[in-house]
Amino acid sequence: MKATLKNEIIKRLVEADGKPISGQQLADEFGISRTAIWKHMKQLQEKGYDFETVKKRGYILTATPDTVDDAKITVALETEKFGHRIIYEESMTSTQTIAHNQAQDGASEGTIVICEEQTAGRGRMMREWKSTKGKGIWMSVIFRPEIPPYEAPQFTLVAAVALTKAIDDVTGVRPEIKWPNDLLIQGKKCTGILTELQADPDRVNAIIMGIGINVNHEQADFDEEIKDIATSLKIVSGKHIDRAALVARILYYLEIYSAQYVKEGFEPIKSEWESYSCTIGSRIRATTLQDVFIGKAIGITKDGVLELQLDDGTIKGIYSADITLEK
Ligand code: BT5
Repeated sequence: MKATLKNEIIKRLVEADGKPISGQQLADEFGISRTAIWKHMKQLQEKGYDFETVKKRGYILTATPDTVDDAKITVALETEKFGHRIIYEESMTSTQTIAHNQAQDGASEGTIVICEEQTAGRGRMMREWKSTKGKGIWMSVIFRPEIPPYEAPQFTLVAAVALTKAIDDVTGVRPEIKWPNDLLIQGKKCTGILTELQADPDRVNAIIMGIGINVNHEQADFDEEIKDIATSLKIVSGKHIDRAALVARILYYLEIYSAQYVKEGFEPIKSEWESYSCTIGSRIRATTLQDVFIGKAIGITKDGVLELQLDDGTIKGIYSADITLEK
């Protein structure tokens, strides 16, 4: 079945808001036979959608599956272009790998790759990212910003603001941003961001942004290695979250903030970033590829560089590091 047609049928039934729509009406609208509509409905049922059939009057949507499939996201979308192309499979190695291939093949800005489970999810520097089936948001978003490659790390900060706002809107819980790429709740990681590039020396061709969010995990869903450092939105909010609705809200803010960033730079977003940050004002240890620096995080520059005041009073700009809080 063509994914877009399936999405359109679901969208139509959601918009009908409980009123039945007949098979004939759907067939006329989509230009296919009633038998073809019936086949689509059967296939949708196999995917976890359910319908009541009201005699002679048609179908009413009565249940949707707990998935992040393209139909569920499409119904919730409020964007101009982000999420209008969705590549969805139940299981993928890593959404990043697939999104890189798509970007190379010319996928447009706002294309997303999303799945229920990753078998080889990854973090920065090829660390493992645990992606429990059906519990989280494991997604990559393709951007095509007209920026020089050295500005790309700022995209991580912009995304962190967008994600914080989306999570707050949908769950009522507001995470804190740990520079550069983590969102924490009560000191535990609920979200990681992975910003990767396809670039020429002076020009970005694509940013492939990986977003991993622990959404409906129970404590027991976390493996031994991360059970003490990870949390989920369900654990902290006490509520089961509609992941597709959260994806749609994330795309809404990513579209707005990335456009603002490309037009005006990071500076107008900086104060919002700072208000969500748990890094600024703390004494931290920053481990870069070459060195370890300890000091007080006093701010970020208008370019998103972390400023660390070392114990001898000098100020060190940190471009990329892993940070931990120091006592
Ligand atoms: C990150 O790396 O935090 C970026 C994670 C990006 C994941 C997304 S999912 C969709 C897309 N496709 C991918 O393959 N990746 C992206 P980093 O800062 O390096 O943190 C990695 C560390 O976080 C690991 O070494 C673990 O300690 C910890 N970790 C692993 N899985 C976790 C989880 N589910 N929740 C919390 N922490 C986790």
